[in-house]
Order: sequence, then C-alpha cells, then structure tokens
Amino acid sequence: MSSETTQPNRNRPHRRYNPLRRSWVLVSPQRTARPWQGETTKPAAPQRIAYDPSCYLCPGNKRSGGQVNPQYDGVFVFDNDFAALMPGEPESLVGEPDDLLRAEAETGICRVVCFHPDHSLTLSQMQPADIVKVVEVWQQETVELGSRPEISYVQIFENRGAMMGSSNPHPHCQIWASGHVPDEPLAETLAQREYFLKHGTTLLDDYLKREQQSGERIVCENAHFVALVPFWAVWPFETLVLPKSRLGSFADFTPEHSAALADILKRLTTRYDNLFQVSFPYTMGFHQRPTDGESYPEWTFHAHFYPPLLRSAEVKKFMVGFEMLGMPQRDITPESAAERLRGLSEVAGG
Ligand code: H2U
Ligand code: ZN
Repeated sequence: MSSETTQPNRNRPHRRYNPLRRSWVLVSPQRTARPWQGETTKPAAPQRIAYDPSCYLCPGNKRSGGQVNPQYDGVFVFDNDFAALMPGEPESLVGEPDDLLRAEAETGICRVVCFHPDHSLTLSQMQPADIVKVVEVWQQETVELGSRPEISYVQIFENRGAMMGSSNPHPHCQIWASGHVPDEPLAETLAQREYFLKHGTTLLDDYLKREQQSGERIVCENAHFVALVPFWAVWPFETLVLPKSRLGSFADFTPEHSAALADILKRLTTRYDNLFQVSFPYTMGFHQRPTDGESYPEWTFHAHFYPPLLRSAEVKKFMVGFEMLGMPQRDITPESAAERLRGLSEVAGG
C-alpha cells in the first residue's frame, strides 16, 4: 500500500518547504495520470568501446589544447583547457559600487577528473575499489584546492549523459574551485547556520533522524551513508545522500567513509540505471563546508542527484512555464518515487 493512501492530504495539491535552501516546491499528485503528447527523446545507443581514438579524455589521446593525456591506469586529473575560472590575484571591483549594475572579479581553478581509463564505464559499472580511488581524489582535491587562501569553495560535480549536456560519455567529473562561495552552497550555509543558532544542532543531521524514523523516503543505506528522496525533492527521482555521523567535508573523511561513499554511489546509480533500463542521466555533486578559513560547525556534507527523467528513458521533466515564472512543481510524490527506487535491484541489468 502506498503511503499516500494512509495520508490523504498528500493526494491533493500542496507545497513543501525545503529548509536547506529556504524555498518551496508545489506537489500536484493528482496530475500523474494526465496524458503526455509532448516531446520524447530517444536514449543514446549504449557506448560499449573501452577506448575511443577520438575521445579527448581517453589515455594517450590529444586534447583540444594540444596536450597529450598520459597512459593513465587509475584516476587522472588535469586543469580544464577551457576553464570557466582563471587563477590569479583577485582584482578590485569592476567600476564603482553600484546598486543596479554590479560586477565583481572572480578567480578560481577548474579541473577535470577522469574516473577510469575505460571509456565505456559509468560510476554504476565501476568496481567498488576503483570508485574508492575516485573518492580519495575528491578528498585530496578538496584539501589541496581548499587550502589555497584565494579559494573559498570547492565544487565537485558530474554531468552524466547527453541529456544533461555532458560533452563526452567518458566517465569523468569536474571541479570548480572559486574565490567566492557560489549561490547554492551559500544559501545552504545561511540556512544551516540559522538552524544551528536556533536549535544548537545541525539541520541535516536532525533531518536524517526524522527520515530514519519514518523510513518512507529512504532508498538504500550502509554503515555510514543514507540515500533518500528528500521530502522537498523537485526533480522526479532526485535523491540526497547524507552521512550518518558528523561530516562537514571530504576533508573529514576516514578510509571507512571513502569505502562507504563509494558503495552507496554504486548502489544508488545502479538502481537509477535499472529504473528505466537506460544508462541514467543526471547532474550530481557534493556540497561541503566552504574553505575560507571559518569553522562552519553547522555544515553537513552531502551529495545531490538531480536526474531529469520523469516516466521513461524518453520522457524528461522540463523546468518551464510556472516553474520558471512561479516556483518548481512536481507530480509524483517524493514518497512514491522513493518506493519505486527502493524496489529496484542493485545488480546491473536487474
Ligand atoms: P563535461 O562533459 O561535464 O562538459 O566536461 C568536459 C570538460 O572537459 C569541459 O569542461 C573540458 C571542457 O572544458 N575539456 C578540456 O579540458 N579539454 C579538452 O580537450 C576538451 C574538453
Ligand atoms: Zn574516452
């Protein structure tokens, strides 16, 4: 029996509050039955070749800027050849302070992390020990970039699949380390701080306890992490990965945490692949405390998965109309999304 039948108010339109970024989402569960006559997109044919001579991320290949990748056999990190941020001394404000036309210089470092030499793999298909190596690199990069005085935030993210604008199927992610804290982690910083000052406890640790009590939005878990569909999820199958103990950043990870994060990432992404029998597209990334030298006791490390797919490998959700002009809206409830993800196999092709 689905949770909606026991909680009738959830069958009617309602709004849910996201305390982490202090915003709302409109939930309209009664609309799930409406017919779909809009665009469908065909999933890309599965990539199977382990080495692609035209791939700029494969070992030994030349990149656009002319550099040649080494014959790497593990994780390979390089400075992005088309970096959105550039290192250097922060310049002064562009022009005079102005309430209407305001610009500030931004500096930073952008890197690309190849997860594995095998072009055909995804995180879900990699061996757990190889995913652990990726987690260790995320940790090293966070510590190394975060220790630089000019870097206030280290944002690690993966765009997976052509539908999400990823330019290349080779398993990789990006790191953008910036002089300012970007908007999303800044909003989360302010919300977590406000909660911490009010309650003396951390927002996401308290939230996880509530989720563990009900269990209805939990997808899977291990000794150190829980993957769940947040109460305030916007994307149909959005998930949040939370630590079971106090972690503020990759910098706090022990080897046990790295192994457990690798495990939960593999299991969650395998469930995603099995949802619509397609190599599942998403944007995922980690949020962690800023690296500007403050202590941030209110911060809880976490991962967000934002997948665009709605009801099949071909039907994605569009954030348009009311969502661009009003607020985000979803049809299927987070509880039913969690129930579906929970029912899926953690074995590839299962
Ligand atoms: P995405 O697929 O997530 O866009 O990542 C690919 C990144 O790789 C992208 O940021 C960089 C692009 O700038 N890149 C290089 O650094 N060198 C290249 O030769 C091509 C692409
Ligand atoms: Zn490749």
